[in-house]
Amino acid sequence: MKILLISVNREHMPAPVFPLGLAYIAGALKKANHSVEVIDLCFSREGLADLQGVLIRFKPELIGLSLRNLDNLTYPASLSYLKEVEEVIATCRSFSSSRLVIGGSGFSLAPQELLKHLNVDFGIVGEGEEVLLTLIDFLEKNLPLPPSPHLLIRGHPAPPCIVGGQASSISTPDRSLFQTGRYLEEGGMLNLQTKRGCPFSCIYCTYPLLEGKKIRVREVDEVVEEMEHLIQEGETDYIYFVDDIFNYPVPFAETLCRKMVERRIKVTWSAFVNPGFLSENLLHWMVEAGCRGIEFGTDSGSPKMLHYYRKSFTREDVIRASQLCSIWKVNHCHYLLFGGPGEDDETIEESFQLMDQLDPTAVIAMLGIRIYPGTELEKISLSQGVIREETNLIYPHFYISPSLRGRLEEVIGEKALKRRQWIVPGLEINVTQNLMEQIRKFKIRGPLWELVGRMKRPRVSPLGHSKSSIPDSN
Ligand code: B12
Ligand code: SF4
Repeated sequence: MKILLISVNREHMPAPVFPLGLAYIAGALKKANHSVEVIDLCFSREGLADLQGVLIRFKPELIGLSLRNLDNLTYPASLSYLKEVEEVIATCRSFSSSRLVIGGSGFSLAPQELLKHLNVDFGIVGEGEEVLLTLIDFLEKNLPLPPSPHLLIRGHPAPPCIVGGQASSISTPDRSLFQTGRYLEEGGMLNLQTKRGCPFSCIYCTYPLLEGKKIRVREVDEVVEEMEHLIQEGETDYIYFVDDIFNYPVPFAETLCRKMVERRIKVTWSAFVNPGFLSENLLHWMVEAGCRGIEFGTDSGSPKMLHYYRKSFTREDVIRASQLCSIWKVNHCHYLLFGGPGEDDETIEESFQLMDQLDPTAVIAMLGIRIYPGTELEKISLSQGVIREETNLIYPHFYISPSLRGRLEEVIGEKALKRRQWIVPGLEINVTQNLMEQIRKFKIRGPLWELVGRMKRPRVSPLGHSKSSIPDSN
């Protein structure tokens, strides 16, 4: 079948991100001998006009849309991407009679609501490699589609239980139809996945919903081969591991790093790391294997908040892991959340004090917590009247603890502006799209938070405002 794949993501903050999920889909389709073309709207200047041209020339028999992000997750400068998605779909409808199937993490977070909202024929929930092939098979044979918990069909009742599909094995994505060079140049990195899944249960988090709670690892040799290929063909020298947690399970992470050392993989990299599972031995192997940046999903410096968020680590783990990075001179940043259930002035102060004590390369602070369907935070938000049963979570709604509503921005802004290495995207403290793009012109690799600590003083909207934000709910 002739299939056109569209990556609708045009976000360039904090960097343009290579559409890895769609590359997995392209790989599965090509392996099954389908004729595949890709249009990636990320760098397209005339997005809809370019799309129109491809639709007229290629005449696809099926269009697959990848919806990675619903919104920018940034309170109060919240930005929903759904309008852009609607425009892309309208263009497809105007210039093609082909059927439309949608997938991706953004779609999988609220599939029923999105199928209702978007003018598409099918929605695939979770990992699409195998479910999409089955769908195509039935379409080609013109057979009635069997019920599946991973497939939503316009005009049909939703499956009684909707769960994300999981590929039977995680293979290697096919990047040959994408502009990898452009992502490397303008985003400073390419990305790679070594496993899927997270067994933990942090109250707000969607990752276990998207990838499942059981960890599924790839063959280490295959991962290293993919790296070698990326270095040779994609001329990459920087990789971001997109795994939910790079350092868990610990033995897998260590085996991978040892293999990278053994095979002399010449690449620097960064990843999400859980402070609870970072031993000195593992950090040693990570550094030997080229690790240059660590992003800790720390969330809070308050033991009470870590407990409320149901984190898998303690404040002491955070101190130990951060100090290890300082000793080993590895750039590291802590992601913090402010305003979750139970947060008050005291717990906020605890987070600031801990960061002052640890003095990491950077701190990235997010205000409010985005409420997603199926999370514990959704239940809490419903019980506290923050949202109602009918609230449509395809649009961003944020939980802010009652004692901080109306003043969280002020409290965090004032404290963050006294500290050099704090980045607060929602308040444009030490970050704007313009600043990021200017820095990238110097061909800097890796995440840009690594540079923020070198700023002389913290600033609001460095180099001017980012694109205007829109109201955070509809
Ligand atoms: C790693 C990561 C990052 C890294 C990316 C680094 C890099 N260079 O790649 C960083 C930290 C930079 C980042 C930034 C952001 N991220 Co992010 N990120 C992730 C994470 C953990 C993994 C994404 C990934 O690569 N997965 C691996 C691929 C293989 O999986 P996949 O894309 O889901 O694809 C599979 C399926 O979805 C499906 N599929 C995909 N496309 C299609 C198409 C069709 C037709 C079909 C049938 C199926 C299908 O099949 C694929 C293969 O199995 C996810 C959470 C998660 N666990 O998924 C969040 C996630 C994607 N991010 C999210 C967001 C919001 C952002 C930011 C906007 C946050 C911010 N303000 O900075 C930015 C946007 C960046 C950008 N330019 O787009 C959200 C998106 C949902 C939402 N709320 O809108 C997620 C889901 C996290 C969350 N909160 O739930 N991110
Ligand atoms: S925050 Fe991290 S550890 Fe917690 S559930 Fe999400 S991915 Fe897992």
